[in-house]
Formats: sequence, structure tokens, C-alpha cells
Amino acid sequence: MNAPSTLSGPALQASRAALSAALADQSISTPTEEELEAGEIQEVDMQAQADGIRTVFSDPSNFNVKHPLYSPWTLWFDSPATKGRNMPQTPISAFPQTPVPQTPGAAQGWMEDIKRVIGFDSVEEFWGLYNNIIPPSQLPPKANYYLFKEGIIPAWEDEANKSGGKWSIQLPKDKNRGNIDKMWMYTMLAAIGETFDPSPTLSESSASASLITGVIVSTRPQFYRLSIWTRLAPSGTDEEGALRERIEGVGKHFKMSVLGYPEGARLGGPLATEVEFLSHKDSEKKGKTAKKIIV
Ligand code: MGP
Repeated sequence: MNAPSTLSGPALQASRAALSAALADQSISTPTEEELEAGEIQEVDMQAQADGIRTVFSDPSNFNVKHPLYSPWTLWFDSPATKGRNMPQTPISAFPQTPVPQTPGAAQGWMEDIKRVIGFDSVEEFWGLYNNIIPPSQLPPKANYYLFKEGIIPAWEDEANKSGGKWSIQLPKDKNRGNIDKMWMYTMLAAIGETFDPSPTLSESSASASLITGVIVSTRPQFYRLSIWTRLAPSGTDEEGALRERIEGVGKHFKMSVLGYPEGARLGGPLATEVEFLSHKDSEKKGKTAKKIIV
């Protein structure tokens, strides 16, 4: 999955260092409970600890403190080349593997070809990963990156997705080859920065309360597709006005702040769609008429 990087020398070095540092166990050691005598209070030399902190900004090669994300994420991938192949998880390293969540029966066939690439929970690890994988513009047709919250598989059948839906936009390849990598990067940053559905992140239960379960970029022979998956989807009843508003807020943020389109812009055309929402239940009923929300 390693692509020739387009980064300049020092930036590339910093990103590689970020990745290897992220993958190694860099935690500052503190005495365990057993090492302390009963009743003994651990003395902490705050100055020494502060002096020992090296962030990626102060020391790009040897930093020992990472900036945590609101929640851990997992990147999944499939392409024609992964189909039917039992591939090892990459990279194999000291980085503790997050357990692969259960695959509900109905999703088994669907998940067979989707490979878990890596889990991460810090800004540094995200950039290390981002700078070392093939960008969407260079993927073959029929490939997908799925960036989902840890513990959620990128399938309709997952508990977190089964009552949900997705915002998506389809973009013709010929006009968007030069934009798609940035669009995907901004989409991922909005996901890990929890800006799609920001209000719950201010509360205690933050990530689990957020509507967002994951984001996807898909390459198809003639177009790209970006999708934002949500935990819930409005069913159209009046009592759900608040949910519909919140879902529409996600779509508007995606269209205007993440992708940079003006509010009233109409985007549909040959091979292109509007920014539109469809529940997973309606996606499953392929071909049948379904109500889409458009922003
Ligand atoms: P797709 O790749 O999301 O759509 O789903 P696309 O790109 O329009 O289709 P393509 O034919 O151009 O690749 C393609 C098909 O995969 C769907 O029609 C389903 O049959 C199956 N599928 C997609 N998803 C997201 C799921 C899922 O979550 N669970 C299961 N069981 N099947 C899925």
C-alpha cells in the first residue's frame, strides 16, 4: 500500500518518524501499583515530566507525547486486488491491534473482501497513516477506503449502522481527479475532529453520542463517491423533526464547509449527484423508489 510520497524531504522524514513513533510503545513509564509500598504516595516531579515532554512540533523525530483524538478510528480497505485474498493485517508491529468487531451473519459475505488496515487514536498516527497510503486519485476503479469509529464495521448490519443512513456525493472522475485527494482529506479531518455533528462532543458521552459512524471514499470506473454514514436516519414522521434537522446539519456542513460548495449550488449532472441522504434500509431496496434528502 506504500505509494511514492509527494512530500518534501523534511516533511516526509517527519511523517515517517510520526508513523514509527506512533507504532512503537512510547508511553512514559510510571511505577505500577504493585511497585509502590502500601500507603506510599507516588511523588511526581512535575518539572522533570514537563522537561521530558517532546511533541511532534518540538522534536519531529523523537517526540514522546501524542495528541489524542476524541475517539479511536479504524481504516478499512477493499479493491479488486483484495477480493478473495486472505491478506495479513498491516503493518505488523508493536502497535497493539484493536480487536476486529463481530461480523453479523448477513454482512459476512460483504465484509469478506474488506481488509482492516490499522487503528489509530492520535493526530500524529493519523498523519503518519495518511502520508503513507495511496491517495484515492491513484487507486484502481472499484476500490474503497472506509474510516470508521473503532468497534464499528463498515456494513449496514452493524448495530451502530443498522438504523442509519448516509450522505453522499458522486463526482465525475474527469473533472475531479485533481480535487478528490483534498476532498477525502478534509472529509477524514471533519470526521476525526468531530465537526460533522459537533454538539454532542461538548457533552460527557461525546463520541458514542455523535451521529457519525464513519466516512468512505469509493472509486468507480467513471466517478468518485464520498459518503458520511450516520447512526440514525429520519423516517419522515413529524416527531422526528429534530433528528431531520440534525441530519441536515451534517449534510450542509459536508457540502459547504468540508467540500467548499456554496449553499444554493446545484451539483447534479452527468455522473454527478447532489449532496444527498439515503437511509441504509432504502439503499438495501435497490431500484425501488426512495425518498432522498438533498441539501
Ligand atoms: P456499493 O459499493 O455501496 O454501491 O454497494 P455501488 O458503488 O453503487 O455499487 P457497485 O455495484 O458500483 O459497486 C454495492 C452492493 O454491495 C450493494 O448493492 C449491496 O449488494 C452490497 N453492499 C453494499 N454495502 C454498503 C453493504 C453492506 O453494508 N452490507 C451488505 N450485506 N451488502 C452491502
